[in-house]
Amino acid sequence: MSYVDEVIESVIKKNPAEPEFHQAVKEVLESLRVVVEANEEKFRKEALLERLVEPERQFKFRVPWVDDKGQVQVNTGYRVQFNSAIGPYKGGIRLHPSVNLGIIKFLGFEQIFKNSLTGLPIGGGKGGSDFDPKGKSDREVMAFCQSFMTELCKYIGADTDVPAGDIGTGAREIGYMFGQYKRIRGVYEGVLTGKGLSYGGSLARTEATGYGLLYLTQEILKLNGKELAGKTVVISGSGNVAIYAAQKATQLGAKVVTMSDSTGWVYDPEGIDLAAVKEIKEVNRGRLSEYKNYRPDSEYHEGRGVWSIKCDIALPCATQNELLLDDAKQLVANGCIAVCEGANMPTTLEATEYLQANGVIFAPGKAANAGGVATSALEMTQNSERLSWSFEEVDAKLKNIMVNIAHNIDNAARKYGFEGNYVVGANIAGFEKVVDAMTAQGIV
Ligand code: NDP
Ligand code: 2IT
Repeated sequence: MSYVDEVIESVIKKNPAEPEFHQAVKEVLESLRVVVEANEEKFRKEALLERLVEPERQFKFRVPWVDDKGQVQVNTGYRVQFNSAIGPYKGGIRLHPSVNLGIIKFLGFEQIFKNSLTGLPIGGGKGGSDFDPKGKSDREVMAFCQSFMTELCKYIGADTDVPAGDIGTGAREIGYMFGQYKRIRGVYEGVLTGKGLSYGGSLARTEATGYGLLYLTQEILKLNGKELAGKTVVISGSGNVAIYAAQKATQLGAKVVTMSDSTGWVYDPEGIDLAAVKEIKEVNRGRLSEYKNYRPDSEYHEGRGVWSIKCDIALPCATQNELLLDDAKQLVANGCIAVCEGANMPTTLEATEYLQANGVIFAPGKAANAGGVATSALEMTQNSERLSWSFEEVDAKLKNIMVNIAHNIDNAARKYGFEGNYVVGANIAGFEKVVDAMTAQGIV
């Protein structure tokens, strides 16, 4: 059996009941096959792949808090410090009822390669909890965040591990967590990113993932002789990534016609009214079903369905495994030319293969959504310097990083004979730097 297959098999055996982690490992290792085969003896002897798929450290802890009725609630908290070969662990905190160890591990594993692709010195990590912020009062969210940080603060720090936002964790949650960290540890440092502007946050971090997704999409299209302006775009999700993806797509001359949340989706053929979505989601923390009140001619549907709308470009920006094989078939049948992932692993392996086999340009999340973490790293730099840069300065750096990623993944794919396969390109380009650093640092 080949080394890659052996390691995939052992990951499945050692980590049963973690299907998302298996999926992420399979996707990465399968596409590294060509590089691994060229170095098989050395990598095997040094157990390079076994070390890569085993987190350096992981924490699982009790998070008790008191709700508004005086009832004690108990959630589970996680932080997986996956790989620190190229820098301090860096990655978001997901707050969603579906969170379990396997999901945090898949996200942490992806983060290693994503962070490497940014070209900045950040290792891979991820955290979260099965806490659901939806429907909770601000006081309940604060109680949870303080309890979560009371434990987490033992393991993180500006030079060791720097968490940030992800699903369910936005500016409000980061603020409460930062306050509690500072109170317990007694240090004012850049231990979290995505902070508010009044206490060390970076301009353009809020917009960064969505904007970065569009900068990369635009560049990848350009590399393929196509352009973004004038295209029809379907987007899933209506959170941080989706909203700023829609904003930048519109600024760049494309028309966004759909958005979704976990209960339904809207189709607005005239182009999504982003001010309405922002008010519903960012201000009122409401449901997309309210969109019709702002735009009576739009359609609202319960359930999922954005991929059924005819489009040129599809940007999944909600969650993992939200674009399935049948969706891929529908996109191809409708003439879609590109799928670029704003979310982490939104496209299943079968759907990805189908899209690629049918000539659809496919940019994987670890490249396409790297703008968020890249700008987090820029926030860390500003915190270390005790300075803050202008929006234009951060945005220009972000754009430059995304354009570089596009070229690097394109070149890596080409170099190994997989021209246009950006899954292979991203995995190889991300892997090379991590392996180099791991090898240089010996068996640790
Ligand atoms: P938000 O919490 O801001 O928004 C998430 C959106 O996706 C919401 O519209 C939400 O619907 C929807 N959603 C979440 N879970 C599900 C589900 N199980 N089924 C259907 N819809 C769902 O999160 P973000 O925008 O920050 O994150 C979106 C994706 O982007 C995630 O995969 C995240 O890991 C990834 N990402 C985020 C980055 C960041 O900087 N924030 C950086 C890179 C990647 P509802 O409103 O109903 O909850
Ligand atoms: O998936 C991701 O890259 C994020 N949620 C952002 C991580 C970060 O540290 O900004």
